[in-house]
Amino acid sequence: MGNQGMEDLIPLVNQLQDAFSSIGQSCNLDLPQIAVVGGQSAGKSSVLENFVGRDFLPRGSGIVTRRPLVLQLINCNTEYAEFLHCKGKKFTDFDEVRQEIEGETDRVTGANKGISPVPINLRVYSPHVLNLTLIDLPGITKVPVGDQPVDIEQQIRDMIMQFITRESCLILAVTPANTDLANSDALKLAKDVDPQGLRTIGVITKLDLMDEGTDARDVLENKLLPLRRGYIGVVNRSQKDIEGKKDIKAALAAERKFFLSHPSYRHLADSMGTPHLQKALNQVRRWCSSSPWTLRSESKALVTRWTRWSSLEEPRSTASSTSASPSSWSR
Ligand SMILES: Nc1nc2c(ncn2[C@@H]2O[C@H](COP(=O)(O)OP(=O)(O)O)[C@@H](O)[C@H]2O)c(=O)[nH]1
Ligand SMILES: [Mg+2]
Repeated sequence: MGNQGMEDLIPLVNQLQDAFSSIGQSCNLDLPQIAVVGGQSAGKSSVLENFVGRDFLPRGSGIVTRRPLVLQLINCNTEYAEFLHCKGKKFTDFDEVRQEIEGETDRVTGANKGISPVPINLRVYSPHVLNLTLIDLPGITKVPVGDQPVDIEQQIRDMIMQFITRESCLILAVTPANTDLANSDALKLAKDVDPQGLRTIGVITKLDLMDEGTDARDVLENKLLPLRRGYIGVVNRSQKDIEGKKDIKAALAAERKFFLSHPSYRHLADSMGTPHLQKALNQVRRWCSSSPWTLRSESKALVTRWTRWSSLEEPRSTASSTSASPSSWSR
């Protein structure tokens, strides 16, 4: 059930955010946001892109995401995208959106793998999305390449912290299945800011790339390194799929088939995959629309914090949850 008052507030908040951004200030509104964190090439951008159902984010090996991308999804009858840095220009071709993200990244950071904490603000209007803000972030790297500063790891860490320390930020901690969970940058960062795991969801990518004879069953059953809200496994498109222009619909069907046919994951199939992750995020939407948003302004002490959404819903203790109602994210 939506809350009309809340829906009405969104355009106002968007205007406020734009006004602050245009004078180079951050607006300091504690609105619900979802940030993806994890190591480089963990699959963060791939996970986000699946939520929008469109190919528009630069993805690939090496450092691809080099500035934070603040992506506001706005439910609306028509589908188009708009950047804050070229306001008024409507993008209907999502390949052009990707080119613009790449061009705008290079404009500020140079083309030689440099990074910048200055976010790119993008709005996607679509009938298929919920009003949510997603944040795509550079992955943690340890060794500087190209024009990167010597303290690249610290700089990226600070960049991520700037978003995930906010209590209104839901953290998608993305770890690829073909690495050891104990070494997960994502889980380490999430634990630092959310030690109780109230606002962290573990996301395990690349389940299709595990060595033969190994599986992530213990992780996905939430037994190995338990998280309050558990882990959701996903299978995103491989680089070959991207180059072959495999569409998202076909990728989702292949993902479903993967979980249903895999002997180690079959029993978990209904609580795995991108659609299930979308449903889990839909819970955030419910928290958002059932809790009073309060806007925080440093200057006028306008309002206090919005009620902690995390306390409104019982956290999930195991991976075997029942199916929720159909998500309006799904198409
Ligand atoms: N096979 C496979 N490849 C994946 C998966 N997730 C991501 N990739 C590939 O891994 C690379 C990095 O993905 P990207 O989303 O850019 O990672 P990011 O650096 O964390 O944003 C791309 O080539 C993706 O195609 C997955 O679940 N399975
Ligand atoms: Mg990325």
